[in-house]
Amino acid sequence: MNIIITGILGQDGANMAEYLLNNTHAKIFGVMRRSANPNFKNCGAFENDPRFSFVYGDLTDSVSIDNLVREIQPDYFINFGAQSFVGCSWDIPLQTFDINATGVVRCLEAIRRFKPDCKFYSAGSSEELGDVVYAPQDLGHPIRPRSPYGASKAAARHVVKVYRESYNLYAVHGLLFNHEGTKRGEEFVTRKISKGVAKIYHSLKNKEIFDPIELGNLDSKRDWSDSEDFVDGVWRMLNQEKPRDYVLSSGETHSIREFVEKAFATAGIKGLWSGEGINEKYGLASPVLPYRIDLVKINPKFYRPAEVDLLLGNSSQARQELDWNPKISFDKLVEKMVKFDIEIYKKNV
Ligand code: NDP
Ligand code: GDR
Repeated sequence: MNIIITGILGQDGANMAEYLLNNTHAKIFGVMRRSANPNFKNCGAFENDPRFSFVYGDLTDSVSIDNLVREIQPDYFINFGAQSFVGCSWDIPLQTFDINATGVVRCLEAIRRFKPDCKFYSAGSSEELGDVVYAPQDLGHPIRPRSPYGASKAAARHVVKVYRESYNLYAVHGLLFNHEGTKRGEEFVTRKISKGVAKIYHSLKNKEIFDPIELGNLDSKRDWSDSEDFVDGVWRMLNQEKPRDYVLSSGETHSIREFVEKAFATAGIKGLWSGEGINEKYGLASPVLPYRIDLVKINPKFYRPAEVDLLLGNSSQARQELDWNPKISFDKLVEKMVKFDIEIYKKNV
C-alpha cells in the first residue's frame, strides 16, 4: 500500500506519518516543497524509517502533482499541505487560493486521470463556517467564511463534492475544528502562548527581565483538540464503505483568555487581568513586589480585519459512525504543550 501525504513538515502531516507507520504496513511518501531552509523538526520520529521517503512536490505545480500520482500510484492521497495561517491570508490571498483551493483541484485531476481508485482526503476547516449562526456547529451549518483562508477551504469543499459526484471518486473533505500539539507552528495562538509561558517561567526562575507575550483578540472562542487524536479520525474517514464528510471536534469551547490562564497556571504562575480593550493586561499576581510585572499585553497588530468569534463543533456523527474517541482533553492539551515547551526552552538556552 502506498500513501502520499502533503504538508509532511507541518503538524498534521508529521503526526499522520507517525500514525500510519505505527498502525499500517504502508509505504509513506511525504511531500515537501522546495525550500532554501527546510525545517525537519517535526519529522525526527520517522525520517529514517525504511518505509518512509521524502518526495518533492508543490500544490501550485500541477506537473509535480501529476508526476507523483502517476509514478507512486498511491492507494491514499492525504492532502494536508496548505497556506494554513488565517491571519496572513489577507496579505497573500491569491497564494492562499492557489494552494488551498486550486491545489485541491490539481490533486483531484491527477487522481482522476492517473489513479481513479485512490482515496483522497481534503483538509477542511471550521473557518469555512466563519460568522456562525448556531452552536454547536455540524455539517449542515451554512458556509459563511470570514477570511480568504476560510473562503479558500470552502471552495475546496465544493470542488471535492463535485469530483466525488461527477467521477465517483472516494474523496472526502473533513470539517476539522482547531487542533494543536507539540508540533504546532509557532505563529498559532496556542503555541505562541505555550512558548511564551515557557520563556517567562525560566526568566522568573533565573530572576531575569522578560517581555510580556503580545496577543490580539482575547475574546474569540475556539474548539481545541489534539492533532494526534485527529489524524486517527481522518484515517477512519478514509476507510468507510462510502465516502462521506465528518466533523472532528472536542465539543468544548474556550476563549484565548482561558487558554492564557490555564497555560500560566500549568507553569505554577498566577496572574491577574486588569484594564480593558487594547489596555488590557495579565500581570503577575505577587503580593510581595512593589511594582507590576506584565505577563501578557495587547498588540493591535494581531487583530484581524474580520474575526470568527465562536467555534464549537458537534462531532457526534464521527463518534458514532467512525467509533472515533479522542483521548486528550483541553486541560491535558494545554498541560502537554506548556510542559513540552518548558523542557525544550531549558535545552535550547
Ligand atoms: P501546517 O501549517 O503545520 O502545515 C502545512 C504544510 O503545508 C507545511 O508543511 C507547508 O510547507 C505545506 N505547504 C504550504 N504550501 C505548500 C505548497 N504550495 N505545496 C506543498 N505543500 C505546501 O498546518 P497543519 O498541519 O496544522 O494543518 C494541516 C491541514 O489541515 C492544512 O490544510 C490546514 O489548513 C488544515 N486544517 C488545520 C487545522 C488545525 O487546527 N491545525 C484545522 C482545520 C484544518 P512548509 O513547511 O514548507 O511551509
Ligand atoms: P485560527 O488559529 O485562526 O483559529 O486557525 P490561530 O491560533 O491563528 O487563532 C485563533 C484565535 O486566536 C486569536 N488571537 C491570535 N492568533 C494568533 N495567531 N496570534 C495572536 O497573537 C493572537 N491573539 C489572539 C485569533 O484572532 C483567533 O481568533 C487555525 C488554523 O490551524 C487553520 O489552519 C485552521 O483551519 C483553523 O484553526 C481551524
